Amino acid sequence: MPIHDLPGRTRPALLAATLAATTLLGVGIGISRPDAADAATSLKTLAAAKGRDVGFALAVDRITEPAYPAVADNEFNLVVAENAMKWDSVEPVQGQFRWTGSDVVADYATATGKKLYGHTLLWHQALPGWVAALPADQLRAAMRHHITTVVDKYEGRVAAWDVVNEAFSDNGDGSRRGDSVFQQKLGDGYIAEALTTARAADPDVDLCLNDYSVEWVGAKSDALYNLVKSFKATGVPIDCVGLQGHFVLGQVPGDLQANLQRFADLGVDVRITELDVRVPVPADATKLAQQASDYRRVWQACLAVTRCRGVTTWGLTDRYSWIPEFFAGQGAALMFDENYAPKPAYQAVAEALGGAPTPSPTTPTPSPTTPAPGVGCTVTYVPNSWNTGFTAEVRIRNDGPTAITGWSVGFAFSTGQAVTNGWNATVSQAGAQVTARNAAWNATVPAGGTVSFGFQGTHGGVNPSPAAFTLNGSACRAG
Ligand code: 9MR
Repeated sequence: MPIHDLPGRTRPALLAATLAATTLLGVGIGISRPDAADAATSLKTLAAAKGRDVGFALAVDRITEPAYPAVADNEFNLVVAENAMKWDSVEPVQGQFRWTGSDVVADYATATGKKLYGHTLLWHQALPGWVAALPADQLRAAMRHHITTVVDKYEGRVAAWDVVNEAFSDNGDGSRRGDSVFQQKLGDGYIAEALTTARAADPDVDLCLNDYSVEWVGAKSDALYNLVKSFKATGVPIDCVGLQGHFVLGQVPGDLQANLQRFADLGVDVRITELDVRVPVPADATKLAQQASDYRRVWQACLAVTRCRGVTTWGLTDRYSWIPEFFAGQGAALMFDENYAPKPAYQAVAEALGGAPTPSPTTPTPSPTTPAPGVGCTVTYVPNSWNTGFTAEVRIRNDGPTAITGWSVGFAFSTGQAVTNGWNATVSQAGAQVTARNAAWNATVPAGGTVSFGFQGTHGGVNPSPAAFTLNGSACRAG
């Protein structure tokens, strides 16, 4: 992941996420919804009226949580895979392509009528070890094969591909990234070669370069600008530039619009591809007001540039975002809070788009994984996966005030996993839905007590954990 080495930007660090803890407790930030008397118009309706895309990055393993598609379906008209179309997801083993996760995203786009954005064909991260181990000639062949296969697979469905992601150095000086195996072994020419390969695979798809810390005019964005300019001059196919937009609270660059415009003036489309505005947690009303202003400014900048196609946020809800995991003490970066309630940033974007919409009428609150009052349970799910098989250990804690006699645990798989046998419970499956019922000897779980069961299953190459669990029909916390 990129290190945003800029003044005021915090180096990423792994942490026990404060926000994640908040999420597990099902505690929202306490933002009230916009006035229900406002016109019931979603962001996607407003954006479409202006010819723009309002997008979100979809996390495949979250889509089974009912609130997730309920909000996403209604509010967005573009979807991009947060991870499922990266090299390590689609070609983990050389020549063996695995479309399980990427198809979830593509099929979701089709089913909900959203534009599908492709992210990403080449990146120095999310790259399987076998790629880095190849000598130059084989790396070139593998790169071409990967690009051709993935672009072919989604030809006619993906509107635009991030062909190369983050080609320039983290240090912001505009040099090429030294820690990219493509740069190291193939040299500067690999970007043009990648673009040309993608064009040969699909003559109609838009081909983009995407990067971060290029949102303002500076050495890094100058380097990207000059590269695009040279491609335009020499006939290398390039249609679009993505500026990621992972912003620190209050630091949306003042020259964002001017920077977007100068790229557009080269004859390419531009878009903000990964917007989030991270906030020191806990968030409060003051910080969220600043965040709203930041979101508004980003949209205003895009709307002021004719060739700015739209803005995509890097995630959907603060419940699930890469930020707390990578930036210590930061979170709450998106437009919907942990309970999927729209934040002031949502309202600001709606206003920037010319409306004052209510949120999706189907947006549930509280979230379905928030325990019902008086019912308490915590579920810990630990999978152990191999190629296409796995076992999972599930532990349930009765957090309620009284003993439970007789239990049934429910959850759903998201990528076609199938239970083959269970232990310490009778485990059955109907479609994606799994139900585990107590054995005779472990029916009673005292208040504060735990019970465990397990099962074996199969999967198609990806095995995300279920997003939500119920105990006797009531939602549990994830533990
Ligand atoms: O949000 C993504 C996170 O879940 C992944 O672990 C990580 C590595 O694949 O990538 C994150 O997404 C990155 C995106 O693909 C490129 N720009 C930066 C994003 C945040 O690191």
